Amino acid sequence: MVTFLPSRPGRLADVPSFTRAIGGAETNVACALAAAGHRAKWVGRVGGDGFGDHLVEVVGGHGVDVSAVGRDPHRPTGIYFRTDEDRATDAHEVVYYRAGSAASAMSPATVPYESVAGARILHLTGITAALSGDCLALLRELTAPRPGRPLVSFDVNHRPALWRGGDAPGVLLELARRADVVFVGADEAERLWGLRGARAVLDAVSGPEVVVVKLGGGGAVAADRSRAARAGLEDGDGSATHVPAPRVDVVSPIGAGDAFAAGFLSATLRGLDLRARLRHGHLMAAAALTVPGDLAAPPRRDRLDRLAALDDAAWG
Ligand code: KDG
Repeated sequence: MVTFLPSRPGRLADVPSFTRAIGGAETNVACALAAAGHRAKWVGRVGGDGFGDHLVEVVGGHGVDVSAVGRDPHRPTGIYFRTDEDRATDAHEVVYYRAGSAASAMSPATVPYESVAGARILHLTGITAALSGDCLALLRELTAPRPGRPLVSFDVNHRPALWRGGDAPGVLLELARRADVVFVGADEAERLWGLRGARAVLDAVSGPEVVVVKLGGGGAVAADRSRAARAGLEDGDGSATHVPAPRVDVVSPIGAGDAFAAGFLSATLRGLDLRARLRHGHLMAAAALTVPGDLAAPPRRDRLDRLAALDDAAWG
């Protein structure tokens, strides 16, 4: 999507002007992975309008393969506006203009499985599931078990404004259970499924190999079932790894979850262990937290590796 960033905090009604930027959870992850030195491809759909041109140009400019992005001359590119929290009023608004957008018309017919086959990781989010019945059918198709399927990464990304009248808890749990790696915020898990605490989430979302529960400033907890099974730890707390988040001066939290997923997946592609994957997630998220837009240039890989290797006392 194209996103519009406000010129100052406050209510949408009071913000005088906005600056165009790009957003969208999946594109954020793709751009961050490309910046981290991986080959990344975005399989999306934009309108035949100038916003679509802009998105393809900017995402491609980040080094992401955009050859599979579809153009729909009959539908607009999705856009959204958001406001920044006004400390006095606590106001924070997000307004989407994406009903009937090009992306909402994605379906198993417009995105054949072949366009993702061959990838090592396929990253999907619950936002796409909320856009339309066709989009949900597409996610079901892409997450269906089949030989040689890429590792499916699923970020729950519950956006209440997109789910009015829809069964967000049921659909998002179903998709999470079909994935191999799941990211969910502790706050989302409580709002959606009434689950409190990382342990309860890990038990309820029972399908995936790896479940990551994000605790905001409290860090993140992950469980790797294969490792737990090998160690005979399925039922014990010993199977979960907690890594605290580094302290940063937050400018905007938008995009930090995507950066976290990109850092975690980058470390997964490099075969690093669970603790290192969580640390790489936090380090990429820290970069995104300190800029106003969705995307930040991640630190160089050698710097990331040095920081991720700090001992626990220095990391804390
Ligand atoms: O994670 C950041 C995204 O929320 C933002 O870019 C917009 O994808 C978006 C959405 O639908 O909320």
